[in-house]
Amino acid sequence: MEARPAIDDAALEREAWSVLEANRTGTATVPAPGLYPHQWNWDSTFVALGLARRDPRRAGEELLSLLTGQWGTGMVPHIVFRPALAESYFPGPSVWRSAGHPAAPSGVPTSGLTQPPMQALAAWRVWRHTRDTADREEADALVRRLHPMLAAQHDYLTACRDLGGGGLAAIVHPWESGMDDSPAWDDPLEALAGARDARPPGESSDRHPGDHHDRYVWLALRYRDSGYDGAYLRQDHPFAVEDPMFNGIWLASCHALAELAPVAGADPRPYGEAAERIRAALLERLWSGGAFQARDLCAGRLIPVCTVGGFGPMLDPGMPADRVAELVGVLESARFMGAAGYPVPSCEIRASRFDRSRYWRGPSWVNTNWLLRRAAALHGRDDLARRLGAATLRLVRQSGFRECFDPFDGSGRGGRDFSWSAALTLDLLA
Ligand code: 2M8
Repeated sequence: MEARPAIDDAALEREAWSVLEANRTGTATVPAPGLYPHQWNWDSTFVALGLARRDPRRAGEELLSLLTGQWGTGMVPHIVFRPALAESYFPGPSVWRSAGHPAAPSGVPTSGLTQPPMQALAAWRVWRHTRDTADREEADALVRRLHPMLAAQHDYLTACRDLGGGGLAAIVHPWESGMDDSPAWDDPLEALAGARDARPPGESSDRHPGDHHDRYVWLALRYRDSGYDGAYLRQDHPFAVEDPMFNGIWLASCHALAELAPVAGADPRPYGEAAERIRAALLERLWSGGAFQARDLCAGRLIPVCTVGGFGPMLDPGMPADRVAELVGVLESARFMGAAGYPVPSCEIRASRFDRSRYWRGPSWVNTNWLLRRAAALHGRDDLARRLGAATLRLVRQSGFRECFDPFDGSGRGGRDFSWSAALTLDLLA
């Protein structure tokens, strides 16, 4: 195991800033040099969340820069490409072919999928901290710019992604969850009839060995070839899943939009009502056996795997206390935190598909720890929030700003100098 010498808070903070400086390209921050050289949706938003207290102006610019990729439909894409490095990541702009699509922004190549809609939550945080540390007018002006874009994003989810008709948004590709290779997506991926090898010659499987990468690409191409069509998603697309993390984040963002609406001169009520609807739908459609599970709309059933995504609905301050208590029980049990030296594993440890070393199949992540810490604090679980914060700092002190970490020994996995690990550490140290 690779451990580094003890590092004090001041040195950790300096390192975090230098990672963020190195990964900055204009007003955008890319997730990690080399590996992910473009602007990713939730990565960029975690950077904004992490910097909201430390550098709210940069955090606001980060959000605005991500939203230059927003489509006319309101969809905020999961990747905004930096054209200079266009094909250095697969699948790049030549695969997504956003250029020429009538709804895509002109001159900004993007993917055609989205990621968890965390932007309103980040905008709210940036607004609050800009008001605290800088000019109040600057804070309100930022909200006036962001609000219409965020409202359009939420309208898109309501109008185009409620594929199950029950009030939740469906993801139409594992990449949209942000938890690409989560064991929760194994069965829906295995069920894809006709998926074939879509990997281009020379593209190795080093990044995620033995995974479903071919199916990911096949699925993305099907959606692209429909012209990113909403009717196709409803009628023919073979992957549609209601994910508790995606919807828990959406719900939290609805609360944020309700608070921001008056600043932008908009009516807050529709967002409060949307939050109520999403909460009711989460409880009705995804709650099972004391936890939230994802629902496979194509198979018409819940996916019986408990992952860190199942705690997403705790981001809702209105989640009933008895459900929160049950969720915290699962989180603290040997299924998650109780048996992990370095929580929180991305999949429950006892699951047959748990794998301590593979991305979203077991390792612990700074971003999900940060979200769960926030959720715990929202529900007055201060001791849990403190433990989650301390465990996350222990990971980065020991192994650096890695992409993810072994939940048993804390060793680093995946990319190095990872932006959200650095930015959220700055927030935890503040
Ligand atoms: C991973 O996802 C990308 C595809 O979007 C990939 O595997 O190439 C995920 O960890 C995702 O959550 C993250 O946003 C992205 C960039 O860090 O990498």
